[in-house]
Amino acid sequence: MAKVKRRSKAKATPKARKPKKLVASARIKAAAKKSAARAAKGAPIGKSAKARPKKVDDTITLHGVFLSMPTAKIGLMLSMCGAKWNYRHVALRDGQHKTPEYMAMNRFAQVPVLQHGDRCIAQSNAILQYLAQHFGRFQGRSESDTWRIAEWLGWDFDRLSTGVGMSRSFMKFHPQTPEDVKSFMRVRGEQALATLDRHLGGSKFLVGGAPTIADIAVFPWIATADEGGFTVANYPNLQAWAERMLAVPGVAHPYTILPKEDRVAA
Ligand SMILES: N[C@@H](CCC(=O)N[C@@H](CS)C(=O)NCC(=O)O)C(=O)O
Repeated sequence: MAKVKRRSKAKATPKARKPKKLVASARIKAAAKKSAARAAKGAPIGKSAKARPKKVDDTITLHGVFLSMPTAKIGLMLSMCGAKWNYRHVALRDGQHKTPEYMAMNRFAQVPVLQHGDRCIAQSNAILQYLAQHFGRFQGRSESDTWRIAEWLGWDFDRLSTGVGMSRSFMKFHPQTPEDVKSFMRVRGEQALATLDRHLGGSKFLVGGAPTIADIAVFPWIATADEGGFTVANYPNLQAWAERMLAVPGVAHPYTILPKEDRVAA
């Protein structure tokens, strides 16, 4: 086989490049001058005042009452997280929690409320979830833990706070005859309906313009409130919301949505 002679490529002799003269542009020169002037004043070189990262307000303030166990839960969490936090006493007796300033932080007119920078979170168990996420602490170790925790938080609001917490509240702070207790609960119910009505005056659904699980959680109570002696029609925004809910596909009165006997659908 004939040897194929490789044509050797003539090596291009690189032209000796003239080193480019680094001419500083007028802009660079001006910036360097400014930077030098700032450095002379003690400012860090290369960082204009504008480029400095904006300081985020990370201040945590707990608004509450020391006798309130929902407030205590948050104090406990902050303490266990080793957080730095401010505390503001809310004068419930003077109705401070019902003032527009306070209600702008907590629409439910209750303690506690957690202020973190310009964000406000109410409802102790929601605050715990918020802080757990913020500090990355006490959240459990797996997704299944997350749901177990959610179960306990729900159960706490349902049974522990109403059973043990309310009993403490009746014994320690309120009159205790059965009639007193009944009327206490009724006032609470009316207040809850009024809270919903006020909120729904400015919002189509509880959170934003579309139904969420917040609406799903609330709807069955409202749909059956008449059986507890409450008149939803007295709360026009709530009434309008209930009608809006009924127009959402899949929504129906609790008694018609739940079968009365076993059903196997799949
Ligand atoms: N579910 C709420 C309960 C909060 C609550 O009941 N706070 C009471 C003090 S312990 C309160 O603010 N009471 C005044 C009122 O309801 O007018 C939470 O856990 O944050």
